This record gives sequence, C-alpha cells and structure tokens, in this order.
Amino acid sequence: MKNIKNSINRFLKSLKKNLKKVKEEHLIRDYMKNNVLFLVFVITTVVNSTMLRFFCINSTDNYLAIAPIIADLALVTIIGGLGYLLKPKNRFAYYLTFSIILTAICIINSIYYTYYTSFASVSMLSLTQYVGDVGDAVVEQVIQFRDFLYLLSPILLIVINYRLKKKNIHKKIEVKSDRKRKTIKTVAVGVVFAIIFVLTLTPTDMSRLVKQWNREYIVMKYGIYIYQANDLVASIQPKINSLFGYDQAKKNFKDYFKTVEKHEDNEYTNIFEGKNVITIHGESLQTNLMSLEFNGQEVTPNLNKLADEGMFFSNFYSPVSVGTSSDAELMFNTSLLPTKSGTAFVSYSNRTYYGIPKLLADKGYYTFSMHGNNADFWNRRNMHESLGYDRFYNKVDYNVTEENTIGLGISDKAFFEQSVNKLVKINKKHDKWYGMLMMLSNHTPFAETDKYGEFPVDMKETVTNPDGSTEEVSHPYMEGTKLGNYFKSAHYADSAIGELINRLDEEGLLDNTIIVIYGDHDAKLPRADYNRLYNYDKETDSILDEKDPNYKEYDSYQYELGRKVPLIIWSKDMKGTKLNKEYKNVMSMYDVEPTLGNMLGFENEYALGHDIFDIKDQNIVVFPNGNWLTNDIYYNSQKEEYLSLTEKPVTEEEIKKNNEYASKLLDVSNDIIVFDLLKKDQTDENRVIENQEKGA
Ligand code: GP9
Ligand code: MN
Repeated sequence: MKNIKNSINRFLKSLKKNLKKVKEEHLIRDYMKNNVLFLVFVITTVVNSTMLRFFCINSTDNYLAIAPIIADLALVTIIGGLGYLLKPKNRFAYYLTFSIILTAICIINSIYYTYYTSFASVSMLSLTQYVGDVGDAVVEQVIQFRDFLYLLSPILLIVINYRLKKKNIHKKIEVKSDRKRKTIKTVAVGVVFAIIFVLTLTPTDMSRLVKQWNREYIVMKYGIYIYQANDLVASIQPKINSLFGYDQAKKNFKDYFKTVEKHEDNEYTNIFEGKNVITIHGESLQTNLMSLEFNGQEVTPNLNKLADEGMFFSNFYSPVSVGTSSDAELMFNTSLLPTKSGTAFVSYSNRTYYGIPKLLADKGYYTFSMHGNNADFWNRRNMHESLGYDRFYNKVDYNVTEENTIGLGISDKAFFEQSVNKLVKINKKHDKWYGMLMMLSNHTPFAETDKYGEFPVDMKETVTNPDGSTEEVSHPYMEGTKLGNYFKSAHYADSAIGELINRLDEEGLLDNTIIVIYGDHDAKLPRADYNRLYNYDKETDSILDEKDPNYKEYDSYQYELGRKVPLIIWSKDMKGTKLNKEYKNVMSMYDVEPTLGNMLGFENEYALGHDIFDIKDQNIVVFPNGNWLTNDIYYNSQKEEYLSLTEKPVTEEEIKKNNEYASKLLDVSNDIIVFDLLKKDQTDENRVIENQEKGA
C-alpha cells in the first residue's frame, strides 16, 4: 500500500516538474509556432469530418462518439507527419493538396447525403448515369450553404501560409536529420491514435468495414475518411478479380452448360401463367418457428395457416454467405450462388443478370420491389435495377415516423399498410405485375420486445394447492433469452403478414394473385438457447442434465440442419386442390427461379438451380462453404465428415461425385458474376449475325 502511495507521489511530482518545464520553456507555444501548417491541416480536417457526421447522422450515439474522432486524428496525423519529410518551402503545397482532397470528400458526401440519405461510393460515382440523372437536380435543390463550410480547411491554410510567407518562415533551413526526426515523432503519435482506435473496435465493427454496405454505420464508427478509403479499395477489388482468367472461366462455363439437360415440361408447367405475383422477403424467418407454441399459442399462426392451405416446401434452405439478405435476393432472383469474395450486390451490381423481374418484364409484367429501408442498404438502388425491377419503392416513398419505427426502420405493419395503398394504384394501372415486399422488423438483435406486442414465452402451469384450490404458476423458460426475444419478434412479423393478407383480400388484390413467401436466412441464434428450448427443467429453471433420459442433445449438425427457412406458395383458392400439400424434397433458394419460372412460364437458361418438380428427390443443396445436402446426406466439407439422414448406405463415390458437383457449381456461379459471363459478348453477337448472313 505504502509502495503504491510512494509511486503515485513520485509520478505526480515528475508530472508537475515536466509541466512546469513545459510552461517555463514555452514548449507548447514554440511547438505551435513552428508547426502552424501541420496543426491547421490536422485540426481543420478533423473538424470537417466531425461536422459532416453531425450534420448527417442524427443520433445520440453519433453525437457522443469519440472513436471516429480518434480515427480521423490517427489518419490525418500520419498524413500530416509525412509532410515533414519535405523541405519547409514545399510543405504548404503538400498540406493544401491533402486538404483539398479531404475537403472534397466531405463536400461530395454532404451533398450526396442530402439527396440519398447515404454516403457516396466511388463505384457509384463512376456510373455515368448517376451524373446524368442527378446532376441538374443536385444543383437545383440539393446544394446547401453548409456544404461550403468545409472549404474552411483549404482557405485557412492559404491565409495562414500567406502570413507565414511574410515572416519568411519558409526560408528556414531544416537539415535532413531534423526532418526525419520530426516525421518519426509525428507519425508515431498518429500510430498511437490508431492503436487506441483499434482497441475500441468490436468484431461487428470490423466485419461491417469488410462488407462496406452499411455505410452510415461505418462513417459513425470510422469517420468519413477511412470510410472513403475503404470504399475505394472495395470498389477496385472486383476489377482486379476480373482481370485474369476470363478465357478459362468462359470455357468452364460453356462446358458446364453443355452437360446440363434441357428442362422438360411437367404437370406444373405454366399453371400460374398470367397471374400477378407478390413475393414476401421474410426477414430472418426460420422454419422451426412454425412448429413451436407457447402456452397453447402458435409462434407463427399466420404462416402456419398459409402453409396449410398452400404449397409448403418444408426442407428449404437459403445458403447465404456474408451478403445475408442480399445473397438471399441474389439466389432467389437469378438462380446463382453467392460470390466467393465480396458480395454480388455490392461488388458486382453492374453485371448482367437474368433476374425474375427481368424475365417477367419480358412477358409484359410491370415489376417492382418495395422496402422500407434506405435504398443504398446492400446497394439495392443499383442492384434492383440490374435484376430488372422497373421501380424500387424505398424509404423515401414511405412515411416513416418515430412511432412506426422498429429496429432498422419502418415497422412491418406500417410498411405493409402503406405498400397495399401503392399496390392498389399499381393494380389499376397495370395488367400484370410482379412485386417483392421486403420485411425488416424481424432483424437481429430482436431487442425491442416492447414493440412486438404481448407474446409470453414462459411456461405456465396450473398447480393444485394442498387445500384443493388451483393457481397458475409461471416458469421463466425462454423469457429474457435471445431466442425467446426472437420468438416474440417473429410473432410480430407473422401477425404483420396476417394483416397484409387480410388487407390484400379487402382490396380485391388476391383474386388473380399468387403469394410467394420465403425466409431470407436463419437468425443466427445461440445454440445454447436451443438447448434450453428443448431441455428446460422447470423445477430448477435450468437445462436438464446431459445424463437425464429426457435430455435431447441439439448438436452442431442439428443446428446446421435447423437453419432451414420456409418457402410457401399460396393463393386464395389453393386450399384442397392437388397443389395444396407439403413438399419434402431438399430445395435451395437458388432453385426458386427455375421452379417458379416453370409455373409462371419463363426460363433462365443459365440457372444453376433446378425446377424442383423436375429434379425431385435427386436435388442437392450446395452451401458457399462447400457443404452440401441431399435427402439422404448432409456433408460437412471442413470436417470432411457426413451425417446420414436415412437408412440408405452412403458410398465413397457418392461423396466424391457430390463434392465435385458442389465445387463446380460454386466456381461456375462465381465466374458468371465476376467475369460477367451472361453479358452478350460482342464477338458472340457478330458470330450470330455472320451465321445468319451465311444462312441467308
Ligand atoms: C436491410 C435488411 C437487412 O435492409 O435487408 O439485411 P441483413 O442484415 O439481414 O443482411
Ligand atoms: Mn436479412
């Protein structure tokens, strides 16, 4: 104790001494005097970045965030420090150049944010259409006075430099070793800032930087400069990926499609031809919700009813990669698999895709998507156009208020309510239409339980007292767990779906319409919570002992296989028809386009999935990590082991054959996207014309 006291005293004394020295020798004043340009550069650029965040992101989290300031400081101190390598007379040009670049980043983002409520991306600025469409509008209504405040940084540098010049400070001679010493010291300070900043980062922060799609979040955590630098790298990466290997990729692609058998008509062909279609993208909806109930109340009564009355694909998987929601959309619409690096939506939105909307538009449909979130989330603004939607109704088309917001944005109930009003208008204007409605509320972390409505996930029990009276006792069960909160949230989402169906019916919109509902991906919930769900011991309010005869192990395989999501195709008049049943063959999100296409009368000849009514029990679901699933086997490619799902003996050849198929499928899909192989090649077209001419 005494030792600690002594050390503290010693430390305080030396601090006092040093501070006194700093004061007496005017060290701070001297430093400031000798490093004016550097300091002005650092301070003004950090102020600019902070100002931009404050103007754009209105949230307390953002106002209180220190981390992005440290990140900015780290970056500009290092840039500024490197300026000391130059002779004093050249430093002004160096600082001014960087100040102009960083100021331009702030101004562009400030204007872009006013227009799009999102931050700019280099990849988008390179799209000429952006300039064309937005150019005039920007000048007229988007530029504001505050966008010019950022110019303060270069202006101050110019003014101060002018005054310094008068004092002849530039002519000061600095020997090379002095310059080196100054550089090292300053850059070291920048590195210290960088280390402090990195220590504040969580794994989510890091993964979001890699994915680079939640732009507001990245700016709020990393500041605008790191965001933009990262964006630049992310925009260049796909170009580098597609530089080498085109010829080989094209050959593999052609070879693959030579082996694919032509689709033949079956009893489902064209059964829905000419019908309107509403697809519901069910955020984080899992199939296991549908078989659960708490105290006699189903978690998803509406989904259950639709499944009961329609076509229910109960062994359906969404093999998403890092692109989660967007990968689900990609697979659903194009019958392609997620890319090996980056995401198709963010990195490869300018490729050619044969999306469901495009193919239906070719058949005279009006096609649109509706989502209450910002249009730049997952780069949908661009990608929905590439998929062939005629119109993307997004956040700006909805009335989003504080009251009707849950989690990421407008609540599903408000979203559906407002979407139906739009659908009524669309239905009046267009003969045939296809629309995708994307839900949002049932999104991790499922924390806003007060907004989901009453749905207790406890275990209620009626007990008889010794005196014969009865009382209801409640055991906590899933209350307070993440999985329990997910059930509450999913119950809300399900109720929103129920309300949507009712509203559509009231408006007469169900009469010539089929509804397609899919869960976009699983909810990534903790396995431990499932163990509690299946092994709850109400006596002790904990999980049964593993040795207990009633204990049901929820192992990693069950967890993997439990990640299935629902796919339901329903129409008002389907109940009791031969379509109305459960379809049990394994199926994947990328099988939807060929399956729906067969029923609606269109075909993507470059689909990688299958019409499930064609492939039936021979289907294979391939996951982006190389795992695969058939009706009989689930194969884990990392562990190189499998789980047999039926009595059928598993042969080495079968494993080998399916492994080869999985890797081929992932390769071909990746090549199609990265090398833009569906784009009509000029040479191909020339060849067709040549052949036609020859024939003529
Ligand atoms: C964002 C929503 C969620 O608009 O689709 O995306 P996710 O986090 O599920 O990929
Ligand atoms: Mn999602």
